[in-house]
Amino acid sequence: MSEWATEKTEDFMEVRYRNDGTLFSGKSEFQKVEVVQTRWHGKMLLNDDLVMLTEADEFVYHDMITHVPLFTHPDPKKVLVIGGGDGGTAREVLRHENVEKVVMVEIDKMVVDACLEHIPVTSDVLKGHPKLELIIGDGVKFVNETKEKFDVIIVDSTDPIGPAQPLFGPDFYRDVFSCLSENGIVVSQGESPWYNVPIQKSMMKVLGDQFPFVRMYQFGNLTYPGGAWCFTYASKGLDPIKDFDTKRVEESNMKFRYYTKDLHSASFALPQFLLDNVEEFFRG
Ligand code: AG3
Repeated sequence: MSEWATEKTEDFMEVRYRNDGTLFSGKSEFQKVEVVQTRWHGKMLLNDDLVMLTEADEFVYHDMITHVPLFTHPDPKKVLVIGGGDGGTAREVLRHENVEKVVMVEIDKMVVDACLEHIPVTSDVLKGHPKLELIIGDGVKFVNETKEKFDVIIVDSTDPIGPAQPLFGPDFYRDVFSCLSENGIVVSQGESPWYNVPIQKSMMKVLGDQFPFVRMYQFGNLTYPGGAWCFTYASKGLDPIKDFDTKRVEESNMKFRYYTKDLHSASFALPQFLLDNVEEFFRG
């Protein structure tokens, strides 16, 4: 890749970023993996030519995928991260004092190694942390086989092409449901409300068939196509607004660059066009 790092959305759009140098380029058994030095957005990780993160805005995604479920749950002790090979989600989860153990299952070692070498801001935590168990393996298989229970499961996946495809299906979520503890919550990368409507509907349906409580929340991203992006939220009952105790945020003394206690609840307020697409799948 040279001069420009480009993400194409099907055949109707391309977004390009000035590439001042390709730092890593490889093809794993699962996908193409690249790290480029962009001119303005810092280092950028691309899998199969799709932007996974940039140093400029990774905090937005990692704050919102992590702190919403971890502050909704009253006492999250065990957390499972599926995917998230750059380490950003694990980094944020491990900032929570209640958390005693994080298991992270990433399928592609090449993503972990490329990030360890070039994107320390997210990956440093993967060098080793007493509470973190990093497994290079298949998350689908892991949730099918494990006997462990988790309070929060975070699915930090790529788009549903390549290795991530099964992470959007019903079999996976049936297993996720059974590895969640009594009060468990699962939050998943939920795609664009503009360009991925069929995927959003299908994810919400899959979740609604399995979980008694299902919602979607939105955040303003910088480097995913179209800006607006979503996470799905499903739980065995915990409501991210009614069961959210803002004191937990205040008392944590944690500092954030994106997440706030007001944004936590506000991110569940969706525009009408998005409600029209997914509200029928809400549960609880
Ligand atoms: N996970 C990927 C989000 C989806 C991006 N999609 C796209 N660019 N078309 C991000 C990994 C961050 N830990």
